[in-house]
Parts: sequence; C-alpha cells; structure tokens
Amino acid sequence: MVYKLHYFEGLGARVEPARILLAYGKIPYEMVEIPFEKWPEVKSKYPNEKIPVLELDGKFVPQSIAIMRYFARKLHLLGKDDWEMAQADAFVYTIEDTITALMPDMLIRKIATDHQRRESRWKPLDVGRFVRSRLLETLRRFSDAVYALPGVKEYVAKRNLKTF
Ligand SMILES: N[C@@H](CCC(=O)N[C@@H](CS)C(=O)NCC(=O)O)C(=O)O
Repeated sequence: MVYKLHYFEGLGARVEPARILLAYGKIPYEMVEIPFEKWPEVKSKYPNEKIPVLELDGKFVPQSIAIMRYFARKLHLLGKDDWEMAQADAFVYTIEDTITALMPDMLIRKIATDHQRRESRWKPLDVGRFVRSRLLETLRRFSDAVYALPGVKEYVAKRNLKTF
C-alpha cells in the first residue's frame, strides 16, 4: 500500500501542505500529476470533481484540509489538547480563506470552461490589502519555522516545482 496524491503539475497551494507533512513524516507516496489539458477528461473520476485527492488502495479522499488533517493526526501534530487543536484549526481556516482570496485567475483561465469562467466567484485580488495585513507577517513566521524542520528543510531544498 502506497499513498498517491493526485494534483496538477507544479507547486499548488492546496497540495503543498500535504507534501510538506509527508516529507516531515518521511511517509512514502507517489504523485499523480495531471496536466491541465488532460483535466476535463479525468475530472469526473474524482469524488468532488476537484483535486487534491488522496488515494489509498484504490479509494479516494478529497478535500485538501481533510488530507492534511489525516497526515497531521498520524504524525501527532493536531495539538496536545482541545485548546491547542482549536488554535491549529483557526490557523488552518485562516490559510484556507487566504488561498481562496489569492487563488490566481490563471488557474481558472487554464482549466475552466467559458461557462465556469462567467460563473466564477474569483474576484480581482486586493494585493495591497493582503501585503499590509498582519496575516502575511504571521504566515511568513509560520512558513519559516516549518521550512526549518528536519525532513521539510531537505524536501524544500530539492523541490523543483514550477509555479502555475
Ligand atoms: N475545498 C477544496 C477545493 C479544491 C479545489 O478547488 N481544487 C481546484 C484546484 S486548487 C480544482 O480542482 N479545480 C479544478 C476544477 O474546479 O475543475 C479543497 O480544499 O481541496
């Protein structure tokens, strides 16, 4: 049994935390990388027609946060008590809000149908507001600390993923 992570090719905000957890835990896995142009052909095989998806023994788990929490639980990183867990959850949902706000419309342009593009809830990004926010500083401190962890440091150093 080997875990498989399904996602687009490249450095994706919704899959990278799972890869970092896998690197930290030294958990073996395979990437199933889907080229953008193949996505319309394969999307219906995924439970929510979205990726990332975690596969184990032919079974699928969608939703990036469910996937991250699965590995965080295995690695005892969910928090030592209810309060710490709530704090970790607050952090996760803040990051999720940020990803949603920052999701580049480039991705939409690459994979969406005309109809999806018209219906898209993606709005032009207020980059200035994000850059000035305290959140950015907190995220920077957090990512510096995570990137310095054993396992993660080595993974990040040899990571060679193109950005979308
Ligand atoms: N809430 C989901 C969102 C997943 C999602 O929107 N994935 C995008 C890529 S980041 C996707 O699959 N887009 C293709 C599509 O909507 O057809 C999660 O966190 O996994």
